[in-house]
Amino acid sequence: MSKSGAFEHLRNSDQEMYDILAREIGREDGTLELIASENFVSYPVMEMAGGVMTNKYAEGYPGKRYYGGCQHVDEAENLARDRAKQLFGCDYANVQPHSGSQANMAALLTFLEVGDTIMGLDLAHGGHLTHGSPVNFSGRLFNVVSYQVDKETGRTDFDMVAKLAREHRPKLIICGGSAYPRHIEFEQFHAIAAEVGAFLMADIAHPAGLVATGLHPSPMPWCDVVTTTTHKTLRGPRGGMIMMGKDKENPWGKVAPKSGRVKNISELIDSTVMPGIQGGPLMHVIAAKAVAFGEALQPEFKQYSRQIVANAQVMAEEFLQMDYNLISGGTDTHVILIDLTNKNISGKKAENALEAAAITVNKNMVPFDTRSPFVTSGIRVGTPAITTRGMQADDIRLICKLIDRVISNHGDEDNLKSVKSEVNALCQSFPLYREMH
Ligand code: DSN
Repeated sequence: MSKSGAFEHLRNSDQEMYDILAREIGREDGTLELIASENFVSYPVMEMAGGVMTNKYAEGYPGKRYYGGCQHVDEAENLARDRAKQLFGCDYANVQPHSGSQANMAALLTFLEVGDTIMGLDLAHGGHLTHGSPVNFSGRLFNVVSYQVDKETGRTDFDMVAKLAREHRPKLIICGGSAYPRHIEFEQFHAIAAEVGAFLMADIAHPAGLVATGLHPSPMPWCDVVTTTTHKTLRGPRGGMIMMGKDKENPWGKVAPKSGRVKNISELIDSTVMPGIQGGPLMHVIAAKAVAFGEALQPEFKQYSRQIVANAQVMAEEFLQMDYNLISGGTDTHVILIDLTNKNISGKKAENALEAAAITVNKNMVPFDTRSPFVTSGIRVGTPAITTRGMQADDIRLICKLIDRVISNHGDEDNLKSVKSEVNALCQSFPLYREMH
């Protein structure tokens, strides 16, 4: 491993694991990472996530823990919460969810009873697994009514959302998706939720970094609760978070046991996270979230976020010029969803061929897809990770041409090899983690 200096202790104690790590470092360094939900954290974030706070049990919340010795992890969690609130302009943040799924589980179990009706974007139309998929807890615990995107525009079908909401009177509507290239239309969702008396939850896992920097509308004025992951456009460690723009007294009359005071919704969310669905928080990850939020508060992060979107727009134009069919005709964000039907290749074959050429994407269902989720008709492409490496418009154009060379001639091994060597050369010009040398 060339970047081995940082891991000499591991190498001395566990050669087998060291070799696996070395291969992963080589893969990340030498391939083009275009999975829209992935990114590369900064070295300080990685140092914090690999640091001593992994040793600490801290069930509870700052100032109210079930364990001694929590003074410094309390400082770390308070810093993470304060920075999150500043970043997103909100009253409340819970930084303990281990993942986006657990953030969503805690939010749903706070606002709903098992068996209640929810609405979410169909997974096959760009939704998230935890928004009501039948194979997920959300689909098993709740009665799910899924809405879709419009076939022509590829954007949320608000006639359908309104019709389904009036018919099924959901207790909660979820907006946001994992393969939705356009801005999430919080205000339009709010109007429908208000009309039918539903709570509105936004899952901003994908555009969180763009929301934090004002490049995507904020859900805070429109939504009762907002969930996110911290590792996509936000560029933090892998994890989740729950926020509320304005905290409120809970409408279900749940009271604090001793005082009889009506609890705020934030208190109920806190107790749904711990002890409801999690035990000890990952304090090393919470501390790394604080570091990432501190980075996201700097002016450079806004510049970085602008570049993510600019790169995605160059990519969209380039693909359109090469006759690729982009769902919704382009992007407002970091995500591009490509329907490959006119290129006569499935998403699965495209993903595999691109991987052989050192380009990482994921196969993805496209709206109204006739293929299964294991095959799919499309791929999803995103720009956060390559933007972190410093790539800009000319590099993006080259990447699009390389992708097209793979897709157009995916069965030709020599072609894949030749693209791979160009990809490796491009990656070498934008090395990752210089700090490791
Ligand atoms: N699994 C994540 C993604 O790739 O978008 C979130 O759903």
